[in-house]
Amino acid sequence: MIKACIFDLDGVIVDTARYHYLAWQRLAKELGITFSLEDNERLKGVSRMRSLEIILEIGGKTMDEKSKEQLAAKKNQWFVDYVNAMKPEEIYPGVKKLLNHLRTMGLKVALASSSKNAKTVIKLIDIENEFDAIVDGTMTTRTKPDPEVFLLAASRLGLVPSDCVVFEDAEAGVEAALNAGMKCVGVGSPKQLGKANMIIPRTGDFPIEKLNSL
Ligand code: B16
Ligand code: MG
Repeated sequence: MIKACIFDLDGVIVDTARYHYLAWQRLAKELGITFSLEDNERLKGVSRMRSLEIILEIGGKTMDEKSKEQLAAKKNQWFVDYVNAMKPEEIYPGVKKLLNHLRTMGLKVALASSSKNAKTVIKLIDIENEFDAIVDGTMTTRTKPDPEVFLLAASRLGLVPSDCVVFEDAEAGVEAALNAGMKCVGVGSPKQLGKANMIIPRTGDFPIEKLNSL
């Protein structure tokens, strides 16, 4: 019997994945690196520093730690600027309804994001009070596909992994959920999320009646 749903943030609750892409693309352009939408799939769910390293690998560049810190900070400032211009209506359709529905069924709801900006984002879209537990990139040391963020969320809820279902839009996130011993609903394309127990095009489309047969 499933007792909790754990939601990733970027690309699952709100389309901030688009802002991460825009900011990384801007940085890649400055560095003279060609960075495609397909390359961007490798960055989803992955920490800021690891994302930068992937872009540098794509461009065949190496850099010292200090320069990497400066570039990561620059990208983050652009991301924060995009996010601050975001409107609460940018939350994906049906997400608030789904969160409410799950809670009225007696299920726990948690947020588990790799992003250090997660709290800012959920405040901006006015859902900061909708979760029983919140775990973000400021509380973890290992990035997805490591299961740390999801295991921490389950432990904050006082539950074991097999009680939990994760909603994820990233290949690394699906792997992290499965590595945690949890079920996973992939949100997006089967091309990237093929390992998930179920794939849906949008979070709001989740058929709640299937929760216990994933
Ligand atoms: P930040 P999620 C992830 O969030 C994003 O998918 C990923 O693209 C980003 O690099 C990562 O957060 C770190 O974000 O730079 O804001 O700390 O999908 O796990 O909610
Ligand atoms: Mg995501």
